[in-house]
Amino acid sequence: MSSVVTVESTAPIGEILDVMKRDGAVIVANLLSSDLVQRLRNDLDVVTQNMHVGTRSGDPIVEKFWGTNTKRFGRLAERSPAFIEVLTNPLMTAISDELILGSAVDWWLNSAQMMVIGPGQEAQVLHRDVNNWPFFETPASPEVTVSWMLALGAFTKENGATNVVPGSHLWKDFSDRSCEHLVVQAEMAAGSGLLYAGRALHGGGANTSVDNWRMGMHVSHVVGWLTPEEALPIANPWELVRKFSPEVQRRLGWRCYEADSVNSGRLWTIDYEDIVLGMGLEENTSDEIA
Ligand SMILES: O=C(O)CCC(=O)C(=O)O
Ligand SMILES: [Fe+2]
Repeated sequence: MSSVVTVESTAPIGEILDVMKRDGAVIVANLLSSDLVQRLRNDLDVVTQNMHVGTRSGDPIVEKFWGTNTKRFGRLAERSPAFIEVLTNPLMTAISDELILGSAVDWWLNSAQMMVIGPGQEAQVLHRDVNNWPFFETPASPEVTVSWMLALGAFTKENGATNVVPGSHLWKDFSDRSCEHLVVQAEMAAGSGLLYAGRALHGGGANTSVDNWRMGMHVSHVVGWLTPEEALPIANPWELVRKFSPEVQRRLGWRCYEADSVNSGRLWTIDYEDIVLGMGLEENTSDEIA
């Protein structure tokens, strides 16, 4: 296979899911309108420009994974009002419903992070995003997380389009990393998105360009009973989140994980109530709902 298979966002969802299930990755073309991409860029370009490269943690492992000439930042709901349209994108929502809901009654945002790879950045180590929760990094695990890499500018071989190993989500041996020859790059136009399984091997590509920063927005979802990468309700204050629907509030960590009658367990509560009730915020919700 020389590239990741591309399917139009207007195709039946089953077509996208078939490729995803077979290859562990699929590019969905024209997922975001050019108008939305433009509004995201209007908000996020200036943040990107002012952002430092690399981590400030001093931890060599984080430094390597992050990339020494890569800019990363989250808090996207706060930094761009347009991000809510990504968070509520109907296709992205339907795909996560299909892939994750077998293992949980809901999913929430795991991470929404700009990943902006700069010139000279080496390729990132190939990894599986489900390694955040290593217990599920096995061939037999259910799908607990799915990721998107959204192109807010063109992704090319030169500027570090994501490396992917198609089919690696189904390998019998997840310790096998001798797969450089199987890597393909997710080249795509602005507005397209690479969807990949939590168990698919991938990593940021090398940026060999002179001055072309790769504008990627990573958005991932995880089952509602696992701890997300981003501390969502701390990153997204109530003043921002109160005007959204309860479903969106849940995605941003401001509602509890509501058990159903089959799967018991109520998580992420306050006084064992839903957060909004427990915190006395009901009066404080707004009618202008996203
Ligand atoms: O930058 C990319 O294309 C991928 C980054 C990635 O996979 C990660 O940081 O988990
Ligand atoms: Fe990753």
